[in-house]
Amino acid sequence: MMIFFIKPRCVVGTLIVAFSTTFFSCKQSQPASQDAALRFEGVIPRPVSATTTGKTFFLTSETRIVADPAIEGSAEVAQYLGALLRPATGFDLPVESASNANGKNLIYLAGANDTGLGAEGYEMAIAEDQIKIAANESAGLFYGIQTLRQLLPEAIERSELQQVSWEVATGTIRDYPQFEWRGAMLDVARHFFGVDDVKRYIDLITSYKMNRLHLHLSDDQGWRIEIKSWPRLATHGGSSSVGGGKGGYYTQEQYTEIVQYAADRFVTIVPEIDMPGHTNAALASYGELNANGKPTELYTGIEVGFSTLQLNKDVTFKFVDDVLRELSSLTPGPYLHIGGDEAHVTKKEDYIQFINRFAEIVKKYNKRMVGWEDIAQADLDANAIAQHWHSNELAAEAVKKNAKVIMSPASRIYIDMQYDSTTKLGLHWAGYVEVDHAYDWDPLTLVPGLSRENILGVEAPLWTETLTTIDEVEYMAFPRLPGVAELAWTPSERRGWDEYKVRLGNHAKRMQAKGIDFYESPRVPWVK
Ligand code: TNX
Repeated sequence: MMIFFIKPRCVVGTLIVAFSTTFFSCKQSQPASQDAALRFEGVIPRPVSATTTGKTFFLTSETRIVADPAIEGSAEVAQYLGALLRPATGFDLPVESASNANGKNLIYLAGANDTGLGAEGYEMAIAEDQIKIAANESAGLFYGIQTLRQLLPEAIERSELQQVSWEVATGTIRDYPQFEWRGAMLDVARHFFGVDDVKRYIDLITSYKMNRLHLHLSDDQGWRIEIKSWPRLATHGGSSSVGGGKGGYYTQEQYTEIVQYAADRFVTIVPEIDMPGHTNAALASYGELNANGKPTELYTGIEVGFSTLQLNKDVTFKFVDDVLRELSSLTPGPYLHIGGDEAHVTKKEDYIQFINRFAEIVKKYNKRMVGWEDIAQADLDANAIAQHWHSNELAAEAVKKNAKVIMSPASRIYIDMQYDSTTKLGLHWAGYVEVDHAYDWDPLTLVPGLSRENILGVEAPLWTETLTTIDEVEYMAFPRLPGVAELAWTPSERRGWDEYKVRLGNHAKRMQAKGIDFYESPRVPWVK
């Protein structure tokens, strides 16, 4: 069988002829195998349109990758594709640059001039002799590649050489996202997750075409980003975590490495410094931030809403300005998240002034302010973004003030919520969230008073009070995260739980190949 895997198109006939009367020459086309056809129908998030023509493209040792130089960044995306496909296939997959792609056995990353595709859409034409992915911008090529990945056998996800015939069913896919904000949030404050863990999470979210990673960088239990003008934030405030573990923080160099790794995968990092509540780690690091001038104790519990900055102290706003200045200079993306949630011990009139002053500082550093929907109590402008998590009233209030909204309803897509009463990790204050419940809702209609033009997109927060390792993070994220990605990418009329659960069931082998330890929900017909 070895030869079969080396040159499938020519050898398959030779092998089959020994057992049957059928014979395929090298030139004859082959109908798509059942598996390849199933993969074509199974892509998550579901493409806007996909039509198979029922034949087969074979990725072989002869396949080349060709990038159209007309598209800025296409060469890097082509290199990314090569690096993705080489480990499991063992093929060379040389990358070339050409403004038209003639010849056989190639994957052509082409420029398009197709306004309907926008900045992130792509059109993929899979013929027997070549695959053409066309896009207006390199982000679209990248998302076409994420689709192609799922059209290949799941063995493509493994990092060692696999003996597999690399078949892709032929056809056409035209695809683009319904929302510009397709996010995941990782709480690195309650427990710290190092650079490699964050890169792993970025790899996982990008494979479902998500494009924002919100990092919750500070909270009562830990401060996770080095601030040079206030060094004790990281060295002292970063030394704790929930349960009393050792904590940790990103140096500015490490944070920059994460930002770059994300940008190379079309992910924008959204850094959050949670204020004026959720600030105990800062209050423990610098006594002058407290009303009595004395530092608090580090905190390792999981209560919320007990800490606050002081509105009437000048040093408070020197601190906020320094932190946001350093953070904005490290962050090329346009957003700064100022938290703003659960400030239960901040007086309401102080809270409003806090948010208004944070907004001025964010603006001064040319960023766009994001905050939890609680910020709707302040004077938002049209540039502000409110993240809906629990209150329809506050989300509607934010919209009345012309702000945009990100949909993160806790009872649906807080993926730290337990799946059911037997789940060992996670919390359940917003209810149990089974896989169907996380999927089966519409971001466009969930909150009265909100409509398409107010909604920037969807984001799945993952709080880590109970999660200490990336494996535990993955168990809570999977399989709910691919469903959230589909809510963010695929238009409502192309989605439905009964259809999705079949695709998700068929996706099990791919999650396994990626090394994901996922929750085997009894509501999904798993095929393993
Ligand atoms: C609520 S959501 C919080 C977080 C907790 C989370 C746990 C929000 C804006 N605040 O502080 O970690 O619940 O699920």
